[in-house]
Amino acid sequence: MAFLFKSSAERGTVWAGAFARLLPDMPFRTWPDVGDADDIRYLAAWTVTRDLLAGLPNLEVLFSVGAGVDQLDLSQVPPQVTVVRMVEPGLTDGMVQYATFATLALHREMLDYGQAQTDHRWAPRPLLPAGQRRVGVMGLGHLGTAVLAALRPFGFVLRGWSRSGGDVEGVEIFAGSNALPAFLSGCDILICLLPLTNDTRGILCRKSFDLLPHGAGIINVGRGGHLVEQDLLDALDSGHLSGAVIDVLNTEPAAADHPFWSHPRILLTPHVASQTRDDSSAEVLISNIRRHQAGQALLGQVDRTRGY
Ligand code: NDP
Ligand code: OXD
Repeated sequence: MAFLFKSSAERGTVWAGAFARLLPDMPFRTWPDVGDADDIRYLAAWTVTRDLLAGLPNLEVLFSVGAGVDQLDLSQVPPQVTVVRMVEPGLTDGMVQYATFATLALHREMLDYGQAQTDHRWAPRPLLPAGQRRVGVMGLGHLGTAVLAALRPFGFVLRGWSRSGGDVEGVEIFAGSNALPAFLSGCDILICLLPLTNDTRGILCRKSFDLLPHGAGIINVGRGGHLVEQDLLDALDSGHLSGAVIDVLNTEPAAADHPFWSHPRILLTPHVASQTRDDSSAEVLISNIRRHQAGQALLGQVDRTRGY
């Protein structure tokens, strides 16, 4: 029984050390040095090919090294293979930091101050209390709920939307597609933290933007496929939306002539809202392997019919 690693060399060094310490009986192999492929029961990767999977006849668990699994073509993964996404504290911390920063940047109108600085204009604006700003999070999973918990102490009015709803302290919850218009109509700042699936692709579109209050801002830290980029440009240019913080794009990296680079109402970052942290992710992964060997449910196990 062996583990196959297919990700960055730096992460490989940290993970190999963690395996040697915490799971010394499990051989740690680094792709493309697969060794005897029949031994491989566990694979961790960002993406896989049909050929790679076909060469691992005894694979039992495929771990995504990221929180999302949309980059994996699940139709190519044999049905008996369990698919697991990354749920680990480093990834959550990073997302909480970024979403808090982006929310505060929009709340405190930093796009305007950035422009004023470029123009050498000393242009103070009235400060709106946080209690008069409504912040909504789409996706109430590991990351969405952690972001809401971090935003709460600022005093924002919080709301959240997901497929099944649930309870999040201090947050007004909306569940299912029928509740989406009511949710959106009360979001001055909208944060997308959904997984990318057939149901969520293109959800940040003209129709959704029209439901947001005039002057709302959006933050997309989900996936580029959630956003219809031209619809965002149109909503910003018409003045209906006031600004956007965008971390993910349909095509990454962005082309040199992508309109978001130079748009004055968009703050663009290169898919860095969060990153899997090498040390904490190794511990989570090893615990998951132990759980699998004990026949227990895995943290972050993907429901392949839902796609997340
Ligand atoms: P989870 O699986 O824990 O949570 C997903 C949430 O989305 C759940 O609340 C789920 O609802 C909800 N959801 C899924 N489909 C729908 C739908 N059709 N309608 C309404 N709600 C839906 O995911 P995480 O919180 O761990 O991660 C979320 C995403 O964040 C990742 O998939 C990834 O795309 C993105 N991400 C981006 C990063 C970046 O650097 N930009 C870094 C890490 C993650 P329910 O609870 O009812 O199932
Ligand atoms: C992830 C990401 O899904 O980095 O982990 O976006």
